[in-house]
Amino acid sequence: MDYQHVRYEVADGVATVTLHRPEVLNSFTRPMSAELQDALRRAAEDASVRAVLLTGAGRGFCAGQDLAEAVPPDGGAPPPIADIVRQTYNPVVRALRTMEKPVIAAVNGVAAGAGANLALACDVVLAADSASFVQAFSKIGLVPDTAGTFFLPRAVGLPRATALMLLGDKLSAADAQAMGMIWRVVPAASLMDEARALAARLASQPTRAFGLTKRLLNASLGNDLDAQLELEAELQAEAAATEDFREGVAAFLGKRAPAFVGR
Ligand code: T3D
Repeated sequence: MDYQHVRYEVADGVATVTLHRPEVLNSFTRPMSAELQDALRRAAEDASVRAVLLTGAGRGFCAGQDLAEAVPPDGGAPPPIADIVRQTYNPVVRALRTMEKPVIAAVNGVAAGAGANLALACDVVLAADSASFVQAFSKIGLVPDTAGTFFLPRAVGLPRATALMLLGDKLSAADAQAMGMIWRVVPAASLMDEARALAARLASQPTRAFGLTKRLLNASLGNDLDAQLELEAELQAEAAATEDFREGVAAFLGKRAPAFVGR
């Protein structure tokens, strides 16, 4: 698939996916989502890719649904919104959560509506100090989607998630970090260097164990303790069968740095 609305580059084990509709703050259209879904599929299937970096072009990360697509300005019939949500957002969230590799969001500017929740579905979120997060849905009479009602209360607690979603106020990156919504805020000028360094670091680590860790964390959101303990036992057996486990132990005992291969 040729991409017009995203950029996809692979270098040194890291796939960088850049949302690329900067004139409208990378807001989502169905074609952009289709390209993003394809890019995430490529990254998942490419064994040479061991970490994914998601960011936005220009001054925004992603402003959520392109409202001109949702409500055509020419008065034409809008597409059914449930279909937009099912086809544009839900598959992206599933792709991010089932990707058995770390996904880093580098939030370079405003992340609004589905764009804010897209970031929250990633594994590690770095944000520029100039970035902000807005649960913009209530401002236009919609409910939060893109799994925001799933991840945000779990990240910051129900009271804060409720207030953020009802008020729709812009949250600074610093406040988002203080609330535990994101991993770290960094100076805007160094965001991409820091994000690339983090992605490179994660790409050099035991990828299979990371994938299994994601599977465990996903399951923990719905499992009871007994089910989770059993799943840990099962997936630990899978991790222990990897080359990287043998290498990690050999390196420790040999008092040297491990050279993980991601298998
Ligand atoms: O189908 C469905 O609707 C269901 C799915 C829903 C999922 C959702 O995401 S609903 C929420 C949709 N998003 C929003 O409501 C956010 C709308 N945007 C804003 O509130 C503001 O743009 C921001 C707070 C994000 C940023 O404000 P600011 O002042 O930094 O930038 P701006 O001037 O408003 O925007 C710059 C340009 O991007 C501007 O175009 P122009 O005037 O330069 O030609 C603006 O119209 C455009 N833009 C920004 N957001 C969107 C957009 N165009 C289309 N859709 C957008 N979401």
